[in-house]
Order: sequence, then C-alpha cells, then structure tokens
Amino acid sequence: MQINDVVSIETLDNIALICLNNPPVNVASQALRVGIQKAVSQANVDAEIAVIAIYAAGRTFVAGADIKEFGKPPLDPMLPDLINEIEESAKPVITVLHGTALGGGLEIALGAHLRVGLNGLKLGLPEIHLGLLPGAGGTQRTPRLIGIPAAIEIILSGRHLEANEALGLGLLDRLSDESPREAAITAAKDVLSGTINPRRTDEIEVKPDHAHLDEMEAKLVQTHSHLVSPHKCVEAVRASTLPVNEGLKVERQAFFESMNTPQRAGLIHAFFGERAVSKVSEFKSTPREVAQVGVIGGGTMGSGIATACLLAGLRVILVETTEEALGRGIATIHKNLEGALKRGKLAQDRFDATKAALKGELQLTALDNVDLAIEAVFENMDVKKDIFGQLDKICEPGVILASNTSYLDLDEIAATTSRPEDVIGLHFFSPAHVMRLLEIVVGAKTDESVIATGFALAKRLRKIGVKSGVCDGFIGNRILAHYRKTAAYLVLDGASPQEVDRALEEFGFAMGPHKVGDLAGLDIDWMTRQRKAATRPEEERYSGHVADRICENGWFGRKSGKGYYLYESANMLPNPEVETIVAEEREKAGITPKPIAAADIVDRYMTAMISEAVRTLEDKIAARPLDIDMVLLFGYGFPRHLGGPMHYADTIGAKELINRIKTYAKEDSYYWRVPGLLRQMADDGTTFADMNR
Ligand code: T1G
Repeated sequence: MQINDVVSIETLDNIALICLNNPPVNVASQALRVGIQKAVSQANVDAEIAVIAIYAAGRTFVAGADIKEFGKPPLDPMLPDLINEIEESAKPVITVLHGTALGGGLEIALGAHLRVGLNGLKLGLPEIHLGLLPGAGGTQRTPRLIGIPAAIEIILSGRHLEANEALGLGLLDRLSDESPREAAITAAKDVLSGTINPRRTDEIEVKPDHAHLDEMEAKLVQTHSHLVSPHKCVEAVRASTLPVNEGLKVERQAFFESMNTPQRAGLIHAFFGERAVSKVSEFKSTPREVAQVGVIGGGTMGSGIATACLLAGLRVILVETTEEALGRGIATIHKNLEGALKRGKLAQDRFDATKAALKGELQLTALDNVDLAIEAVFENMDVKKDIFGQLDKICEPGVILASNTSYLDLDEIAATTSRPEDVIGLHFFSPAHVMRLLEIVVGAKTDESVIATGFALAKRLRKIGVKSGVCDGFIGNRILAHYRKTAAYLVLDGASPQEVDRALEEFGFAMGPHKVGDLAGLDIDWMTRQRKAATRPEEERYSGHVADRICENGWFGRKSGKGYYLYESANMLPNPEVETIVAEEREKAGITPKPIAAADIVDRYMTAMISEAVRTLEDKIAARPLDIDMVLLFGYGFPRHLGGPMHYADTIGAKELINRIKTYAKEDSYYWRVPGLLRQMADDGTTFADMNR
C-alpha cells in the first residue's frame, strides 16, 4: 500500500517491505523522509511483522539528502532524527543498496541493522565536495563499522567505493545479485532463520586514533587551509569516540557551521550549474546520430580529441598529411589509451576494441562516410577555409562539420561551405581527453539539431558543454585575454610575478597566471599579441613588454627550461633574469614601482575578470552567468568553492564592483570601464543568480 507518493509498504508473511520510489535518484526529500518514518513506525506497531526491509525502485537507492533543501528552513523529520528512529526500531531493519548510495542515502543504511549491496553498487560520503560533512550520523557510524583511519579517508576523499571494497571494510554485510526486492526478502528470511544477525551500529565501540586524526589535520592545514568543511570532518570523526548521542551533537554543530559558509553555497552552485548548463532551448531538438567521427589533424589537440571520442566508444578516422605526422598522432593516441588502461579507466578487452576503432588516413576523401568531422589543424584561417571547402564536397549533406578553433570567426569558416547550417565550433581544451570543458560555438546559421548534437556529444564524452556565441576567444579565452593583462600591469606597477601568483594561489587558484603561462607555453600568448598588434587600440596600455622580452630570449616556460620560473631543478625558482627585465621595462615606462598588497592583487584580478565576463553577457556570447561560471571552473582552474566568477561577483555586489572600477579607472580609464549591465544591476538590485533563473 502507498504510504505517500514516494513510499509504499508491502507485507509478505511477517516481513514488511518498504519501497522507495522518488525518481530520478531517490533523494531524501521531505516526502521520502515522512514516508519512511510512517512506514517504519507502522511496521513496528504491527504485531504480525518481525522484520523490516527497505529497498528502492529505479536506478539507485537514496543518492543523498535533497540538496535543493539546503539554505532553506529545515523540514521535519530531519534526516539525522529519522535515522536515529530507524536505529532505535524495536524490529530489525535491513537496507538493500543499489546504484549510487551516497551521503544521506548511505547514512540511512548505516542507521539500519543490516546492509545488503547489489551488483554494480557504488557507495560513498561525497558531502565534502559540497562544502559539507556527513551530517546524518555518517561521521559517527562509519568509524564504528570500519575504524577511524578508513572512515576519515572515505569522508575526506568523498570518493565512490565499489561494493566489494565496502564489503571488505565492513560497510556492507553481504552482496547479492538479486533484484532489490528479492534481495530484501532473502535477507529478511535469513534474519528470521538466524542465518545472519542484525546489529545496532551505535552499540559498537570506536577505537580512538587521535594520532591519525592529528596527522590528517596537519595535512589539511597545508592543503586545504582555505576550506572549512574538511577540518570539521576531522573534528566530527574525532567525537565518534564519545557516547553516540554526544558525538551526534558534535557532528550536528559541525554540519551547521559548514552549512553556513559561502563555500557551501559556491560548491552547490557548481553542482547544479554543471547540470543546468546543458539545459539550453536547442537541447530539446533531436540530435543527429554520431557513430563515426573524422578528426583532421593529429597534433596535440587532434590526438586528444580522437582519444576522447574513442574512450566514449566512437569510431575515429584520423587524417594527417604525411605518414610521419599520422604515425605521431596515432602513437600519441595509443599512449593516451595505454594511460587509461594503466589507471584502470579501461579494461583490457575495451582497450583492444578501442584501439581497433581507430583508423589512420592520409586523404580527406577517407571521411566520406563519417557523421561528424572535427578539424583540429593549425590556427590559420586560410588553412581552415581550405579544409572546410574540401569537406563540404566530400561529406554528405547533414554531416556535421566542426572546427576546434579557439578564437577564429566560425561564421567566416562556415561561409566557405554550401551548408553553413551544418557547421559548428567544438572548442576543446588541452589535454582534450582530460579537460571537461567543451565550448559549443554556435554560428549565425548553425542548425538547432547541430547544436543539440554538440551537447549530446559533450554528454557522451563526459564533458561540460557550454554554448558560446562567435567572437575572438569565445567565452573563456576572451575573458582570459582581458584579465591576464591585469597580471601584467600589476608586475609593471610594482608586484613581482611571484607575488601575483602567490596572492591568487592563496585566493584558491591551483596556479597563478605566470605559472600557468609557463606551463601552457609563453609563445602561445606571444603569437596572440602579435596577431592582435595591428588592431590593438592605441588607447590600450600595452601589457606585453615583459612577456615579449622573455619570449625573444626563447624562454617559453617549462618546455624550454625557463620562463618566469626556472625548471632545471625540481622546485620552481623565480628566473632572476626576469627580475632584471621587469626593472628595465619599468624604467623605460617611467614607472616608480610601488608595493601592491595581495588583497589588492586579487581584487583587481577578479574585478577585471568579472568586468569582461559581464561584457560577454551583454554581447550575448554567453547566454547566462552560470555558463561563464562553468567555463571558468572547468577550463581555467577557477576555485570551485567560489562557484565561478559570476557567483563570486554576487558576493561582492554590483555597487562595490562599480566603485572598484571607478577607482582603478583613475589610473587607466580605457582598460577600466564600467559595463552598462553592471550599472543597471546596481540600479535595480538584480544579481547574476537572478539572471540564471
Ligand atoms: N539533491 C537534489 N538533486 C539531486 C541530487 C541531490 N542530492 N543528486 C542528484 N540530483 C538531481 C540532479 O541535479 C539532476 O537533476 C538529477 O538528480 C539527475 O542527477 C545529510 C548533507 C547520484 C551520481 O552529493 O552525485 O546527503 O538536472 O544528472 O549523472 O550527510 O547525481 O535532472 O533536474 O547527476 O546519473 C550527498 C549528488 C548530498 C550525490 C547520479 N549526495 N548526486 O548521477 O544523474 S548531501 C551527493 C550525484 C548529503 C547528508 C548530506 C549524481 C548521481 P536534473 P545527475 P547522474
């Protein structure tokens, strides 16, 4: 019988079978919590019932608390209280887990008296990725079942465990290959016959291990000083040696302290943004079938793109111009696949089949039967136009012709074909088989079904597809080109490259801009500055003085052994010759260097990034602020706990941003201009979050 819309109860002899059915992932919404509470209490008062089993319909057991409830007034029954009621049930409660039993879902199982895992089950406590900690008993019950060291590792990593590992650790009591309902019945009968004994988790003593927790905390101080919840995880797990009710109180306090942080808001914005970003109107169109992909160009990008397509189960034809170049491209792809095999991402049989799905060709005519052709050759408009002109003749109408260009005008490329509606930009980020961002660049004439195919391909490649309009640099590189100048101005005006890098790394970036430049290759930006020299507005303060001289010395960064830093030894030391160049360039420009505080470095850098991001919204290059956030998170190493530049901008507010720009504009009124949209937001009080709705 239905307890409510999402919970039903069935009695079979003296077994109560409680079925959860809250698609798509059985989140522990208030309705689910109410339903479970009623069903368990009903089973406990039913004299006929001797054992209770909870299982779920659909693709997974409870995948966690309902994140949509966070930040809103609490709704009873709260999950920790419900789980305590399950644990205190007079009759044994069994839980049968399948799919992805995560967070509050696993915690429900930990409060039960027996846990059965089904084939393919993954379980874990990923709350740390949301800026939280397991707040429904997970920090108290996990150590009781598997000990403090294993528990803190699972909680701090937030990783998913396979069922076998969980069984070995003691998180599961048995595995089954039955259906959830059948496994529930079998386990219930085994409890009744005494074949298996249920037990209360809270009655298990925890062996203290403060030394291990001290060691974890010391590491966190080094690696996660700017985050709150990891430290709270250690604090809560440490309390698991207390009587369970005291420990639960410590956990509850730690949970609410984590809940009330901007980091939790930022990480949850990132969680939902990652899913919302593909929800664009064109996504509703029917994507075209893609089974075989042609990749033109076997260099770094082409081989990475081919690898990504192969790993997604697509057949790939790689086209190069010479045997040698083709051989290099194929060798790179094989090396990438071997890496996936070694890391356990690819089973041996899949590895062999994936390699077999790759063909190498020397003629574009070999692409006469592909569903999608992706051009990834040198960033030269004439070369690209020539290739698209040939593809237009070789590929059947309806075959999608895509360019991986990172900034060239897609409409100009499309105009060289007879079917611009089939042309789209698929801007991958290097390494293309690793980086999750894919900018889906939509031309003026790109057909909706082609856009839908771009998003379907992104999902298949497990990438985050973001729709972009056509401009120099699309969304990410356009914004980067702007804020990177701030870093150069800061160095000319008095900060060292290392001070700029350190300030931004303390802010949360994995690497500062000079380290990133050294890693990517300083020659890339050098070529961009040269490309743009002819059209650079004369009012613009030139930002390349130092970087040009570094490149003129052949110092392109890591690949040439020196750039802003020296790479001869393991640790990255500042390149002293850069200091000399900086001093000389300041003197030439008549600049008296002044000390610049880290906070000022961050404020300027972030204000520049936000300003250009606002302009990409005004120019409709980015459709929504969340699109920009996802681009910066998944392509540019923006600190995930800050949610992205637009989410972060809302924590500053339009008025304050305008004040900062006006202050900076006194030094450089060309570079620092207040975008009209920001002014309008300041006037009407709208936020970027409002624009995402
Ligand atoms: N709350 C609300 N909505 C959720 C959700 C959740 N926990 N998990 C998924 N969704 C939505 C998601 O937004 C999407 O919505 C749809 O479900 C399908 O998800 C007290 C505090 C389970 C591995 O962190 O990792 O428990 O876009 O597209 O790729 O200690 O969802 O369809 O409208 O991701 O198959 C802990 C988060 C929560 C798990 C499935 N749990 N979810 O992946 O589908 S905090 C998590 C996932 C907690 C307790 C604490 C994945 C998935 P829409 P999807 P998928």
